[in-house]
Parts: sequence; structure tokens; C-alpha cells
Amino acid sequence: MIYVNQLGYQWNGVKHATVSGSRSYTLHKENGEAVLQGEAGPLSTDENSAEQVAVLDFSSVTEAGRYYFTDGDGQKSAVFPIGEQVYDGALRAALKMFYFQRCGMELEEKYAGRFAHKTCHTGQAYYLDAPEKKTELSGGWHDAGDYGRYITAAAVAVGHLLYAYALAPEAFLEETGIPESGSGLPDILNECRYELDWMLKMQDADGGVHHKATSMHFVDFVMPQEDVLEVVITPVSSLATADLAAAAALAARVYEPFDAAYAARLKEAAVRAGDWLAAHPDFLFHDPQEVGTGSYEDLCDADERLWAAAELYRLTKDAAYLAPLKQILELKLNLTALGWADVAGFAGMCILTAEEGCFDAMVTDKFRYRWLDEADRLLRVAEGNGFELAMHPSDFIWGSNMLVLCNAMVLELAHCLTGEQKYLQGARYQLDYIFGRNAMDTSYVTGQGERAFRDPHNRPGIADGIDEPIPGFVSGGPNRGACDTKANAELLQGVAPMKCYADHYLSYSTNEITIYWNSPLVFALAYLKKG
Ligand code: G3I
Ligand code: 9MR
Ligand code: ZN
Repeated sequence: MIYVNQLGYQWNGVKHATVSGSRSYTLHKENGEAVLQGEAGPLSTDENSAEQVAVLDFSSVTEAGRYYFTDGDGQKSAVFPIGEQVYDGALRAALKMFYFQRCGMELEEKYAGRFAHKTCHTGQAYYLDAPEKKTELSGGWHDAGDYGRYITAAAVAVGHLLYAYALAPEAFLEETGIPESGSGLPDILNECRYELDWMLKMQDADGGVHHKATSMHFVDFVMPQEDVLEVVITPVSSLATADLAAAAALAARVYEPFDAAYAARLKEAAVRAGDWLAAHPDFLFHDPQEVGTGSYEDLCDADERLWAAAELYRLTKDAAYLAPLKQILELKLNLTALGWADVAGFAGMCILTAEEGCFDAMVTDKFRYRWLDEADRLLRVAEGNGFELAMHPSDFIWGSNMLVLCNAMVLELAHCLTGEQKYLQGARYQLDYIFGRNAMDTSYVTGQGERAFRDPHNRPGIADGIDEPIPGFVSGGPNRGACDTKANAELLQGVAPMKCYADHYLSYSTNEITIYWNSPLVFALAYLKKG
């Protein structure tokens, strides 16, 4: 087999595919004409896929057009283009995904096309701790294939998106076709505001932030407006409070030039959450067992507090935030992590992109050193296999595609810090994997690429009766610990990590979608567009 990036390759850029099994290849134009023939290799065993693979370099082909490969056995690869700006459609679709996740508003046909649906989840929500107390809680994005709304997941998604905008604003000039388009705000900020407004509703007057708002159990596969289960708000956690402090402080900074009043509101909420954190120094998270939806269990809030301290300091320059920041930095944290559980990498983004002199050199140097160290490690891992993928077998966990995409983000920030092309190229290889250069021969974004996955675990996409999936959604991807009816230990016995995947809507542990799996794709593509 020959695995390719199904979205294609920039005409004048590096072009790598992966050959598997046999070394010989022929590149054809779409009409069949052979344009290049050769042997890649030598083959070596890739521990992630357990296949014999090698890199196939066809950078010499620069003529725009549509192509495919055949291997030694005549097997055809997916058809792919060589051209200009091959990712533009994917970036637009990946950002539009958040509109499709919107809760509490009708998705009108003029924006959602055939995926339009009526308003959902506008009833009053109640507090688990005080069931007689009810509140209006509409808005925000559905977290994933379920209809829950969870603060830690939300903050991370907003974090990826706002940093995408902050680092590559020129990638977001185009409107995405949402109700607020043309408001004067770039659409990525219109979209994030929809989530932020809901997040603010999850905060108490004393600054504490509730962990999640979901029904008591996951609803069946119904359209969102048909989910009439009551929404319950679970208790305040230090994780959610720190994440909201961080996301709101970051947002205050980003929205300031557009809307000073909104920025002030965000700042006030962030500072109030920061005050709550100072008054509650202990870890606080109680996941009520009677609420059977996602837990987003996380046993350490030091990294969330670190992100909050960094953003609050950068926003306010109040020295009170520096002590916790420096204290936490003494701990052994993964300073480049950008996922829902470990967020210290966002503190890194904040500190490393701040104006000169904002943070003292000790802090900045530590992050810079650790960031480049990690980026170099990723490059070494990628160089060691024929997919040029910066993953080890143990990295194929639930949501492995998030790891791939966050690795791309780490490499891109390394490029931003140093200007070194090797980091940018490393990031491109990670995107090659997402778009089909992988042992599943699958593009993990719906509607993007000839062999894109089609059957995500996503309630509206299943209940709408439409054959095609809603476009622009990233799959969680291969999971060696898969645990659903379509992918599990028994079915996957002896299956290589990169192949522990089932394109089936029942496979929530390999094929669900979430906001924080799409958001790093938006970042990665936006940064590449900027280059
Ligand atoms: O981090 C450990 C790693 O150290 C260990 O080696 C590995 C071996 O299994 O596991 C890793 O932990 C995994 C963790 O995700 C990593 O983030 C767990 O096994 C795995 O069960 C856990 O999965 C999470 C899943 O919920 C179940 O709790 C996913 O990350 C998380 O994205 C997912 O989130 C759900 C929400 O709860 C509900 N909404 C949908 C959403 C997406 O599926
Ligand atoms: O739809 C749910 C998904 O969002 C979660 O990630 C997953 C794991 O918590 O659970 C899904 O819901 C399933 C539930 O756990 C078990 N019964 C079937 C539900 C739908 O497949
Ligand atoms: Zn809803």
C-alpha cells in the first residue's frame, strides 16, 4: 500500500508518502498516465503500525494536478492534488464545526444547510447541590458526540482557538457563514464568544466555577432539540475555576481591540476566579457518581493554576499572580501539554508569546528550553519511522489524534520561536498523518479527502437520517485501550496501535468527535497558512 495525504501537497513543497509492503511505486496523473517510477526504501518495521514501511519522497513533482500512486502489486492509493493552499477548505470546515456544535440556538438552513435543526437545551438547569435552585444556562457548544457541556474541555478548545487567532490572525480573514459574520469581529472570535458567554454563566458570584452541565445520563441517539432530559449543574471544582480564569483572561486580551466592554467583563470574571483560587489553595474536584456523563477526571490542578496565573499576570501585570506561578514551576509538570487534562503548555504559549520583558528571564528561559527540547524530541521520534509521525505505541490512547495535533502545535510554536524550517516541516508531517498518510489509509476529518471517515459517534449526525456525515469533524482516532462494542480488547487482539480504530458510530472510544479535537486542527492549519 501507499499512504498519502489525501488533501494533497503544496506544489513547491516537500512531498512525502509512505510505502508499505513493497518498495516500488508509480505515480500517475488521474487519467492513468505514469509520471514517476521508482523504489523507496529500504523498508523497516514501524512499531506503531507493525508494517514494513519507508518514506517515499516525490518532492521533485511540481506540476499542479490530481494524482495517485500504484504500488508493486498494482494497489491504488487515494487520489490527491498537488497545488496551492491545499488546506484552505479544511481550515474553513474545521472552524465551522463549532457552529454545528452550538447549543441553545436554532441552526438555520442558510448557515447549516441540510444539517439545520431547531433550538435545543433552553430549559432551566438545576444545581446538584441545591436542586431547588434553578438557572438559565443556554448557549455554548455541545462537548462532543454527547450533549454535555464541560468547562475544562471548553477552556482548552477556546485556548487552542484564541491562540490560533493570536498567532495567525491573517488565516482568519474569510467569513465562515455564521449568524454573526460581518459583525466586525473575525468569525473565529464570534464563534469563541458563543462559548465564552456560556462559560461565564457557570461561574458563581464568589468566583468559583462549576465543572459541568449535562443530563444525569447520556441521552439516546436523538436530535438535540429532542433531548428533553433535565440539565444538572455539578459542583464547583478548582480545575474548572482555574481553567475559566485562564481562558477568560486570555480572551480579555484578545477581544480588547474589538470590544472593550466585553473585554472588561471577561477580565472581571477572570480576576474573580483568580480570587477564588487564592482563597481555596487546595485541590477541589468531586465527580458525583450519580451523574453518569463524562467526568473529565483530573487529579492535579497545578497545571490549571499555572495557566491561570500566567494569563492573569500577562493581562493585569498584578504581581500577586507571580508567586503562585513561580511556586508551581518548581513542580515537575509537563510544560508543553495542550490537552484537556494537562494544560501547562498553554502557560507556555502565554509566556513565550508575551511582549519582551513581561515575564522575567528565569521563567521565560525555562519554558523556552523545555519547549524546544520537546520539539526536538518530537522531530527525533518522527525521523525514526516511515510515517514521520511523532508518536510511540503507548501514545495511541483515547483521542490519539489530539496528541498528533498537539504535537503539531508544539512544533509550530517552536518554529515561531526560532524561525527554523525543520519544525514547520515536522508539523506538516503530523498533518499528513491526520489526512490519510496512516496505516488505516483514512483521512480523520469528515468530508476532507477521498477516503475520509464517515461514521462518527455524534448524536445529531446519526439522528438526522442523512447519509453523509456533517463535514469538518476530527475523529478521536486509534485507541489501543478501546472499550466499546465495535472496538475493544477482544476484537483488537494482536492489532497494531495505529490500527485500533473502527469507523463506526458505536465506537465512541475510537470514533467520537469533540470540540478539543477540532480546535488543535484549527490552530495547526492556521499556523501553516501563515507559514
Ligand atoms: O493518560 C493515561 C495514560 O497515562 C495511560 O497510559 C493510558 C492507558 O490507558 O491511559 C491514559 O488515560 C486515558 C485518558 O483518556 C487520556 O486522556 C484513559 O485511558 C482514557 O479512558 C481517557 O479517555 C477519556 C474519555 O473521556 C473517558 O474518560 C478521553 O480522554 C476524553 O476525551 C473523553 O471525553 C469524553 C467525555 O467524557 C464525554 N464527552 C465525550 C468525550 C469524548 O469521548
Ligand atoms: O455518547 C457517549 C460518549 O459521549 C462518551 O464519550 C462515551 C463514554 O463515556 O459514552 C457514550 O455513551 C454511551 C454510554 O457510555 C454507554 N451506552 C451507550 C452510549 C452511546 O453509545
Ligand atoms: Zn443543546
